[in-house]
Amino acid sequence: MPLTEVTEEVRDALAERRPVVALESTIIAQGLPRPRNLTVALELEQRVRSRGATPATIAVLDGRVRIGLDGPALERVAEDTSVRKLGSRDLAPALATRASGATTVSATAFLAARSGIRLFATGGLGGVHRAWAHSQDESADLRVLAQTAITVVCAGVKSILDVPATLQRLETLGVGVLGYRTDHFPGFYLTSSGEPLDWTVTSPREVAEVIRAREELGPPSSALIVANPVPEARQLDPDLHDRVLREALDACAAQGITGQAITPFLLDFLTRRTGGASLEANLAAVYGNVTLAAQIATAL
Ligand code: PSU
Ligand code: MN
Repeated sequence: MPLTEVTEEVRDALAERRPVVALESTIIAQGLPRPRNLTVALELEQRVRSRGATPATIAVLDGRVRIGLDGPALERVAEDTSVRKLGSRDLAPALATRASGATTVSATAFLAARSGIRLFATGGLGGVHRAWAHSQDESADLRVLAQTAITVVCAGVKSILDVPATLQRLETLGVGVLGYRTDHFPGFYLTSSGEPLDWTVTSPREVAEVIRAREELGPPSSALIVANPVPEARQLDPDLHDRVLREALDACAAQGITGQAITPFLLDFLTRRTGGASLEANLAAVYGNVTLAAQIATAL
C-alpha cells in the first residue's frame, strides 16, 4: 500500500494481535474549537493507552493515508486551517492531488477496516438530516457502515439529526446497534434520544462476544454500533439543547449553509450559544467512547 503509511507502533500492535483503537480526525479539525482541539486529540490517545490499547488516529497528509499520527502530524491536523474534511468518496482525489484532510467517520471506518483495525471510537455518527425530505442530506457515514466490518463506539448520532429516521436507515442497511447499559438510543449531547433499542449489553466482554458471534456467522459485511450514552450528570440540559438547536437549524437555513459545512456549522453554533456547555457534553461523550472502545479491544 504505497500511498498508506502506518506508524511503527500501530504496525507492531496489529502484527502482534494487540488491541488497537482507530480514532477519526474530523472531530479534531472541524468538530472542536482551536486550540482546545489539540489538547483533546492528545488526551483521547492517552485514554486509549491507559486502557492498554494502541491508538491509531487516521488522516490524510500530503496525499498519503496516515494510520497513526505522531505529535507533529497531530498538531498539523489540529492547527492547520487548510486541512480539509474528507468523507470516503474524497479519499481518491485527496491522494491524487497530494491534499491534506481530516477523515470523517465514513473515511476513517473504511481506512481502519482496510488496515485490519476492528474497533473505532468517535463522538456521534452522521445520519439523516431533519430537512431530508427537501435536501436529501444523509451522511455518507451510513452507507459506509452498511458495507464495512468494524465496531464503532459512539454516543448515538448527532442530535442535530432526525434520530428516528437515522435508526430506521440503520435497520434497513443491516447495521447492528447495541445499547451499552441502556435500552434507549443515546442522544449525543443528551443521555437519551428517547428512542428504544432492541439490544442491551452491559460489559466490554459481552460486546466482544457479540463481535465473535458476528465473525462466526461469516465474515461480517456491515458495522456494529455500540451506543454508549454520556453520563446523565454530564449531559447538556435538555431544555437548553432543544431551544438552541432550533435556533441553530434556523440559522443554518437562513445563511444557506450546505453540504459538508452543515455539521461543523451546527456544532459550532451550539458551542457558542450554550456558553460552551454543549462542548463539555460532546467531550464527555467522546472520552467515554474512547475508553469503552479500548476496553472492548482489550476484551477481544
Ligand atoms: N462526532 C463528533 N464531532 C464531529 C463528528 C462526529 O463529536 O465533528 C464528525 C464525524 O467525522 C462525522 C461527521 O463523520 O461529523 C459527519 O459529517 P456529515 O454530516 O457532513 O457527514
Ligand atoms: Mn451531509
